[in-house]
Amino acid sequence: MNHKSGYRVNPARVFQLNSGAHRKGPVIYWMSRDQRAGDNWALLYAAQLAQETGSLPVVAYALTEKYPGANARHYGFMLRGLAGVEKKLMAKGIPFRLLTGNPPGAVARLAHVVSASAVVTDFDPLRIKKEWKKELLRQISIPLYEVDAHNIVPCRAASGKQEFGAYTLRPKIRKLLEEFMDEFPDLPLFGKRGNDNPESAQENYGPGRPADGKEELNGGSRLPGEIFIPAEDGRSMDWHRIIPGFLNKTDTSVKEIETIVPGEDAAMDAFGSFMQERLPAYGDHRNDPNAGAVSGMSAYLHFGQISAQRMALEILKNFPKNPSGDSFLEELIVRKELSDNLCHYNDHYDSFEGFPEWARKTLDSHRKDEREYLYDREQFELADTHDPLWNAAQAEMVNTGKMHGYMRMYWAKKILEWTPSPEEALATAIYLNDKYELDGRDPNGYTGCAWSIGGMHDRAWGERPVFGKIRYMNDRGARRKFNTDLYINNFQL
Ligand code: FAD
Ligand code: FO1
Repeated sequence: MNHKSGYRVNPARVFQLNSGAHRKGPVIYWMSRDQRAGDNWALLYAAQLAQETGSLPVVAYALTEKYPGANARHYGFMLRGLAGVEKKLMAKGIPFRLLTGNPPGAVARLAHVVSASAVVTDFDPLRIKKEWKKELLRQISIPLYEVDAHNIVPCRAASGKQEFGAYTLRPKIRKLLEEFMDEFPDLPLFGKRGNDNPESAQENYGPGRPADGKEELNGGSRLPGEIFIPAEDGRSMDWHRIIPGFLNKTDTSVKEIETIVPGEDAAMDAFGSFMQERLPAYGDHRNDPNAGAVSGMSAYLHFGQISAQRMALEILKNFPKNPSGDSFLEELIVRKELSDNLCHYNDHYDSFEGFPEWARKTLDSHRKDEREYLYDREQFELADTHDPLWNAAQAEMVNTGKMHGYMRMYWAKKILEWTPSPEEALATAIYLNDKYELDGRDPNGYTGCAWSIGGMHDRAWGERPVFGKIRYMNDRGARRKFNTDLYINNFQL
């Protein structure tokens, strides 16, 4: 190993999930939510631990074809991004392992095979990820550290409870922002020459290499239940074969999106273009779906191909005290981190039971109201409603993988209006959102649906049929804000 780089990840970002004792050996970073080599506090922490014990970090991604709601559109974007991650890690002399099978089982197995000293993983408030971590804890006795590499102010540090809304979380975040908005150190180089040395990844197993010389990781033999897809002798994996092979096992009826280029480098390029060309219009025009004033960064953020903290640092550097910059930071930090707060502290973030009490009460008292239109899930999916504006929004999402933020609110509220019950409305909105949005399956999505249908983080408004006191939206309001005919013309299924 090269040099000690001397950085120290803020311990308030780190949460140890068990009481396992640290020993010598490779440190596994179980990458999941934060799929990038740069600006990643979880990876930096794994590298820091490895340096402290004179060992190596090993990055593992546990790929499951059963991720809820995911299909070829999402896996294609994710895997193409991961191919770039492997390349960047190789340049740092850090091995990358793609594991398949049941994720916690596969990670436990890897930990055993390389005699790992610890596992570091990234923070994620979603239920499935919490379950995976619990399952891993049952299978390992080494320490498992969770590092919040997604939020600027770590979710647990920002607040210890579910917040009522942006107005209660905002001051808590502001107080801590300076402490956590630090510059990222460079990821240290492991091995003498990084990827100049084709053998480096293998050599570097050094201390962690199992005494019995098991070759699963580099030799590619199959293990019962889990298959390791190995990099051979320090060379890159054959992604051209792996990606189509994997995609064929998924639902390919939802097509990949070619207009959003996946990966860390593409994410930084996209963000650079946004700052140069569109950020100045963000403050005034972000609610106009025709204006092209929004960043389009949500898919990159969802898959962790870019760090929100890097984006915020760039905005502060390039647009200090700028109203558009401030308005963008409000969405990127307060709104986004509020979503993590909800999902982390409310187990029912994706169901009617999770709505605030006043919202459940008002929706309950309007259950029997007559609905002027009623559609089932298939009619919604086929954009087959009486409302051309709604149909255009659905078409935008299906065709482009991304519906504009203003239309997402309108779209979800109309599903509530035209569905027999709020439970069914929420389930339909989540189903469609997760199936077609590239950024779906995200805390922001569950929170956005709960805001639109269940008054989450909102207040009570004037009472009306079906909605009760939940905020209402209609096409007249949309027409006042932007040219709805132009939008309707742009998107059709
Ligand atoms: P920009 O306006 O450029 O904002 C920059 C970033 O700030 C976004 O990428 C996002 O990370 C964050 N952000 C912006 N608006 C919000 C918001 N209202 N809440 C939380 N964070 C926000 N967002 C998702 O990432 N995934 C989803 O699945 C998702 N589903 C939604 C469903 C509904 C019904 C609603 C009302 C909102 C949903 N949102 C979702 C939130 C928001 O609409 C999107 O984040 C935004 O439209 C993404 O486009 P952008 O990157 O161009 O946003
Ligand atoms: N996380 C994983 O660790 N393994 C996966 O195979 C995986 C698939 C996947 C597919 C679509 C998608 O939107 C997310 C997926 N994730 C996967 C999780 C993702 O990294 C995020 O952590 C959460 O969806 C958002 O917090």
